[in-house]
Amino acid sequence: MMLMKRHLFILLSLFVVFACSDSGSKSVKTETPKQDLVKAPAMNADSVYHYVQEQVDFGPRIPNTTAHQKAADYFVNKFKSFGAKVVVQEFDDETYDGTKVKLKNIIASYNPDQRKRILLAAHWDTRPFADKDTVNNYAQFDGANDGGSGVGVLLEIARVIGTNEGPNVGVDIILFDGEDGGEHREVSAVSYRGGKESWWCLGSQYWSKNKHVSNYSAFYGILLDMVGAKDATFYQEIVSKQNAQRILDKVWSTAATLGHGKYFVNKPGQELNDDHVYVNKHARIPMIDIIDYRPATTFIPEHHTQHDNMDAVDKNTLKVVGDVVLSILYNE
Ligand code: AHN
Ligand code: ZN
Repeated sequence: MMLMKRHLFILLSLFVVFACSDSGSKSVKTETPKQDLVKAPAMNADSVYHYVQEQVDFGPRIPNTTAHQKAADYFVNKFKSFGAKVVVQEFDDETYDGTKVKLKNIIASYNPDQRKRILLAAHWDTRPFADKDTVNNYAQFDGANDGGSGVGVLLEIARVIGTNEGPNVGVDIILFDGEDGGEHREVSAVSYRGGKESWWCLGSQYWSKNKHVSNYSAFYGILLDMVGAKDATFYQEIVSKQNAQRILDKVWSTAATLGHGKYFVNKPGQELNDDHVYVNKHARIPMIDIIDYRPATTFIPEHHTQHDNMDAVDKNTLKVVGDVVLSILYNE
């Protein structure tokens, strides 16, 4: 009798267990393997959008202009107010048409004594002409997405790190200057001078060969470029794949776990000449480029046109990108 009861009990228990696990599996979506992530403090969508607006309000941040100078001061003050140690790397350079430019890379550091460091970057300058604009291809433009969005996300990340308990890793944020001054599309190739490999990416070419701290290195780097469009799609850029597939995997799977797989498309994109190329090649830090890539047109429709203004920026996309990067930092 006792034995019977026990068997019945085990049978009933098994039934309960199976019944529960069955109903459980039905209510949980299992398309993406879930990683266990430490919860990171969150981006504020209005705050990050505001940081893009403030840049645009200075006017186009074209080297040798007052807007460029004012924006540089603004970034330094902002980072300092968020508790970062700030270094400004000033240097003289030259663009494809022989214009002498005074450029500034702005570097903000958290946890400077930590050996394990993550490098985040974006370019802060604005292209001096909208050479893909169909109305006036020498017009100036706001650069809200191209330049403004990446910097806005990095300022908000600095605010979050500086006003919460920071991550365990050290974080360096570099705003590269002179990324977007490459030759006008109607100008034929001009041979490079002064040891340059491209008329694009002047700030990253300089920094990668003249780091702000001698023997500086980082575990890896993440570059943000054009991360503000409403329907942004981030494909895995080819130079990033060649140098840092491991980092791409980490970032894209974190994005999927956080529910942002619609933005972070798990497919290869195109090879792009951007600041990460020089960081990989000369600084020898594996760096990925999170950049909005469109298979049909390469870049967003507003790219290098007068339409790259605040209407081309969506605060939710800015927040998505920032939250993914914050999750990466807080899980190191
Ligand atoms: C190319 O046009 C191949 N690279 C430019 C990358 C870029 C321009 N990012 C922002 N503006
Ligand atoms: Zn550009």
